Amino acid sequence: MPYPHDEIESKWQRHWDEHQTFRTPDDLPEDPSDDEKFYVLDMFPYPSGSGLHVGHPEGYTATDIVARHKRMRGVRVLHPMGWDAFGLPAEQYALKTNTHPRVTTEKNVDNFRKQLKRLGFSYDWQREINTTDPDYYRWTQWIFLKLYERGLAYQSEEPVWWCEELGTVLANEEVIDGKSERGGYPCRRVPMRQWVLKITEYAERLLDGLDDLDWPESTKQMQRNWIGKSEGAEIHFQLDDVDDALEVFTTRPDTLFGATYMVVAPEHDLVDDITTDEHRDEVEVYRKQAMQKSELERTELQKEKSGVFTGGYAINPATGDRVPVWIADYVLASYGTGAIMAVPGHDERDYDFAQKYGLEIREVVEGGDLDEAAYIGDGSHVNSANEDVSLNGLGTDAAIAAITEWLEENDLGRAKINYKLRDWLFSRQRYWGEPFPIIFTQDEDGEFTQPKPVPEDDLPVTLPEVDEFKPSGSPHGPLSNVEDWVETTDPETGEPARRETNTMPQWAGSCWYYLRFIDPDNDDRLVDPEKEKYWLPVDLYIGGSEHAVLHLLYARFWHKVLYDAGVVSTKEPFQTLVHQGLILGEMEYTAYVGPDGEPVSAQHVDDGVDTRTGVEVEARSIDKSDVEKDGDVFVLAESTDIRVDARSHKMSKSRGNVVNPDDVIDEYGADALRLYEMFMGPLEQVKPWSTSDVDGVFRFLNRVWRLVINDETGELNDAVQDVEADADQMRVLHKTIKKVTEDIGDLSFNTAIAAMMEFVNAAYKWDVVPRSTIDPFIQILSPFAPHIAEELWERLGHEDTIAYTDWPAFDEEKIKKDVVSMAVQVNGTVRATIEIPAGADEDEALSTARADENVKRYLDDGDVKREIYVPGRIINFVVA
Ligand code: ANZ
Repeated sequence: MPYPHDEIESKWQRHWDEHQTFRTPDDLPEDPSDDEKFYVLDMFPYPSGSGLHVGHPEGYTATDIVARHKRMRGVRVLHPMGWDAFGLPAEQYALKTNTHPRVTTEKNVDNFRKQLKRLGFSYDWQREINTTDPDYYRWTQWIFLKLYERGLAYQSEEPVWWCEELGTVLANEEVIDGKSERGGYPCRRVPMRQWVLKITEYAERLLDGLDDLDWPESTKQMQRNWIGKSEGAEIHFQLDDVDDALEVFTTRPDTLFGATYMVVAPEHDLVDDITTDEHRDEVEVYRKQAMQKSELERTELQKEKSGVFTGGYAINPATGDRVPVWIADYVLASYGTGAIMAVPGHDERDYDFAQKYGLEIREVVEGGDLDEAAYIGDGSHVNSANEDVSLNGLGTDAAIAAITEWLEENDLGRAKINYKLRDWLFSRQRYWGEPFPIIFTQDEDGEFTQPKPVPEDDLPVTLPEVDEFKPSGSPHGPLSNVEDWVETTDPETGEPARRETNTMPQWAGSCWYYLRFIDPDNDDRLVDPEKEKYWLPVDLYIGGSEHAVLHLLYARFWHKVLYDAGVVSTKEPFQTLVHQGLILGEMEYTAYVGPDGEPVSAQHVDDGVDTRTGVEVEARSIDKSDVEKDGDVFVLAESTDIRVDARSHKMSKSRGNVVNPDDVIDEYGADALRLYEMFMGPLEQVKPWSTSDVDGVFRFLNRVWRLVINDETGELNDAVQDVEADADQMRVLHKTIKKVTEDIGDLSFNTAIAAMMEFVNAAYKWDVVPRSTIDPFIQILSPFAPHIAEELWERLGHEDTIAYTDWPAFDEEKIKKDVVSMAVQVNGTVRATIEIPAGADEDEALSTARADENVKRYLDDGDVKREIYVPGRIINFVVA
């Protein structure tokens, strides 16, 4: 009979709810400095219609263990939860079923809350927030006003990604390969009026701030790449025949003498001016084609280059040569200046392009063979001199310095730092998002074009109730259909005005939610400054690595703006960040069979073919029970020299390998699910699900239960007694406490659980289980499996919740008693005293004894007739 997890778990969940066990007091401690705090945060979920997936409990259990452990160490813990509930899916569902997104969202939130409570997480539910709540988004709008006041929010008419299917524009980050990240619908670039946030103004600080963060290096690197800082120069190329100039950005100004042609992006402003009549048609056609391609397609290195000559020329400022100006889609309008000087001798893309169109390739850096390829390495400069300046003989760095100085002196260019980071496109043509706190008043022509912020006191600008969610099919979004909402008056003048009908992107609400948890009910301010100072920064933030650049960069940006505005006191929001690894579906095994019906070992199979014979093999999926693990590989259980392929895939509905956490809880309980997800492997690793392993941890919990409770009577086991623990028992206990304590600190939960399993195995061998060992054991188990721990704690006679009891201390001295001394006799006379590990068995003891020099001498004198072994005391060899 398994232990009654159902009953226990609902009992304790009720108890925690009723007693508000995990409520974090709103008041700050008298003296905040002598009180340790810990803010441990999860990435709050988007409450989707399908409920929790097994990935949620992974990160959430990890933070819960940390939160519970900290509380038991007397630390004041903030561990909140909420909902990132604006967003497209609710709106699309609304369109399909005609259910208001608010209704869908409420239902999904209720379901998520129920599921999370069922997992026994120790959140302070009093602090629950929801980004769609007007009391919440009032402050999101307030932050927008701060951005606007500081000149960091502006309108721009720029080519943006427009997705016909979704009826909205999308941010660069939401378009992958010309398709929407969600849904994979085609997108194209069209010019539209949009709100844009000037994140580029913070590029350098966003880069700098990364250095001091305790974040995964890979995530920091992704942010660095995303920001994409390049140092180089901007150079001025006068156009021939046209009274204008092209500015280019280059990271290699030293190669200026090798710039034999120029390329501008097809969308560049000067294309029409540069293009001669003779070339106009061709340029026009090419331009249209280029607009349909994504940036990625355009800049791929391997891709066949294309372009057309404009008929125009520019002057290379160093050589004085007339160089042809081309347009080509490998030059992007959105980067640098949208124009380049092409140096085919030393840039791969320019080289390919020049080869294809027969343009001059000139060597200016020695070291390569330009008949073969561009030479991009360092080397001595050649062919790089005019009357004024010579780079000849210099290496790259020196040449860059010299030419940049010359350009600056002659007003032909200057040193320049460029960032790949673009300003953040911040408006969406959707209903289910935060309205902008902006109205438009009339210009001289009576058009509503003059933006004006809504006064702070009038916030929130609430979303109007509507029954029509359809995208309007125009850039204005569904809100533009709600005339009586759109039409308003300027509170200052009483003149007619119209509201902004775009809404904010889903990222807005998650940019600052960690601040609101600190002070969720404050009606006067976003967050009380004292509380903010006390709780920030977030000490530990756990969530998926898919947020490495979007959410985590946007939130850092807003935080820095709020820092400048004096709203927050730290420069960074999240001090330590950890990504939990993806949980994949159950391992799937494939065995191969040749045409003769004989099995073929997997290492010989490639792409369905036996590589030794070239004959096709048949792939058969086989059951886990027919497979054995052999080191790093899997083999057939029946003939262990035949390997099989083992792979796990991402969980997906179409593959049918999705595990539903509710089903696991139904069968094994929440404690088992929590424990299993932590036992699967290192937190940050990608790992396959395995239901049979859930069974394993479930057995462990049952063993814990029966160690304390007698199955037949339901009372405490007779073996559990108030007696003193012996040295060995103490050693096992303290070793376990030490391991679990240290492992929690390192977020190494799987090894902590393994240590607790070892403890239970050891305790099962004891005739008597002293209370002084079982009590602390239940305590250290409690962050991992809190329900069973509370129940056993209560049955062991404790009155209060285990959640705030003192975390057991360990004593190194008690652990050290790792060795025991034994006297070794030969024929009854002590010949040596040896030391062996306390847990050593008879064989080990005897072989250590035999190896002792003195003992050996006596044993060598005759034949050993008998060996007497009294554990922990004495060894006697009888020699004749
Ligand atoms: C001449 C040159 C010579 C370049 C050479 C490179 C090597 P980062 O910033 O590291 O990505 N470039 C500049 N603007 C561009 C645009 N809008 N679209 C496509 N390419 C552009 O690289 C900057 C380099 O990328 C610039 O330096 C320029 O090519 C190209 F031996 O200029 B270079």
